[in-house]
Amino acid sequence: MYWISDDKVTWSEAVEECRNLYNNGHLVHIDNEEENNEVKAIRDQANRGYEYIWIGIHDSENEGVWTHEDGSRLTYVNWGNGEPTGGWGYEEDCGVIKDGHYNDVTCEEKYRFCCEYYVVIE
Ligand SMILES: [Ca+2]
Ligand SMILES: [Ca+2]
Repeated sequence: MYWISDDKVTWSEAVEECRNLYNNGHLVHIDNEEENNEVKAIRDQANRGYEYIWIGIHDSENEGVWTHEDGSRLTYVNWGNGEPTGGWGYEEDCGVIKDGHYNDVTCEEKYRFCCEYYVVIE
């Protein structure tokens, strides 16, 4: 399941909030094209088509090596044209998504964010 916040926070705050919100919740991991489309759809549904939304990828530990926020490997990426740009004299180490395409931006910027969580059916 996915959930998009109303409040705008930094990337680290988004990581933290997703962990606190739901059991096993985390800033969204987009693992394939299908999931990319789902996240795009719920973002569009929320009428936030022109806004960036934080997703769970970063390269703050090793410039140019993108991982999920928990350090796990990416299995899928969909960078926008010319992205990622960060790494030449300035820091753009955190990932956002818009229109299904990623951009790397400064982690201290504030955006809404998408959490992914799991529902246990008993
Ligand atoms: Ca970077
Ligand atoms: Ca960028």
